[in-house]
Amino acid sequence: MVSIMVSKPAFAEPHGRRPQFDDGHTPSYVQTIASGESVKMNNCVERCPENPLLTAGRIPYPATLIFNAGVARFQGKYVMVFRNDYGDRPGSRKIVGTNMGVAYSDDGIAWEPAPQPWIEWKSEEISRAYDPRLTVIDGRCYLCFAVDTRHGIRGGIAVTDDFDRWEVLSLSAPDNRNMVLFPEKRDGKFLRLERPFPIYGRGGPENFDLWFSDSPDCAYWGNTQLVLGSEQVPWCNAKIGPGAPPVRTRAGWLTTFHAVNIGTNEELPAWHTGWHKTYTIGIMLLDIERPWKVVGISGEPLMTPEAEYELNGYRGHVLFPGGMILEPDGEVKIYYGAADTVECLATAHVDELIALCLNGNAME
Ligand code: BMA
Repeated sequence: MVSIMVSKPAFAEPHGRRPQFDDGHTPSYVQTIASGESVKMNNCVERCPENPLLTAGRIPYPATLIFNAGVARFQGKYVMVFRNDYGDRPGSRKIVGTNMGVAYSDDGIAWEPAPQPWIEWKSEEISRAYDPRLTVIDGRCYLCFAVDTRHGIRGGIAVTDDFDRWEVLSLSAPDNRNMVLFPEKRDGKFLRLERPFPIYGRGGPENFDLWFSDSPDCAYWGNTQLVLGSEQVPWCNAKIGPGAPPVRTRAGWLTTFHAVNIGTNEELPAWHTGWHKTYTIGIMLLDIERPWKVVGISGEPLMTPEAEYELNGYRGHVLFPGGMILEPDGEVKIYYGAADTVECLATAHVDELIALCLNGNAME
């Protein structure tokens, strides 16, 4: 595979940010990026030739943007819950609502959408639920999603056994979203990653970070700990957030995150004006016993928008990871929304992803 060279000016200056870790250690990648040399992208990730895997044209009900899906293996199949922003008629660019739909697959590549949308949550208080992530724990499928309300954005957690009935277990205080659950409990507690929006006291308009908390029952959450500050990700100058639910590996919990860089100059392609944000995918390893501790992190984005379906769409230059599956042969399937328009898949070998996270970037 050809390695991709991305020159530094592709991203805005990281605002003089320097990663600061507890032990004062400066990872080697910081020097590379700060030196202004071109940054060599990793080349261990391969985009699926069938991309985009799921698009609005495949959906048997009104659909315009199919993206930001959660994916899990459940009851012998792959199951996907995707976000659907739909228009006033099929394919229309005038978005009038959001729901979440389900699709099934035998191989994780060819998907069959269910005939009807699954969840559309609307009330006087709630305008929509979206950006689902799926985690199977003890044989039940948990669903995390963002909930837009009149009083702020809340992180919701629900559980289902059949992708028909669903029971809400908790809704966070606003503003919070991008929650993901770990696939195992620790000391009897559910574990989650999340991304609150601290607009006061954090500095900067969108310096949002990635946090951890745990819960005995999936309703009451505590033991809140900072996992990764956005300033520790040198290729972005704004917010980060959890991607797909972590998977257990021999080296730690492997997990993706999204990282946002706000450009100051040219507008990026979009269906609306004023779009300046690039969303890349990062990858890191968290300690198995203390999942709020970063064991290693790739010094470069795992993926940046490059393919046509990632560069152009409702919001171009957006990669938004929401599903990760570790196959028995070591292949890791990474599902991501592209350009807020379609759902895609990339694959890599788990050993290469672990090496990317650990090479020179151990944090302890
Ligand atoms: C984020 C979320 C995502 C979306 C992304 C890019 O803030 O709203 O759903 O994919 O912006 O538009």
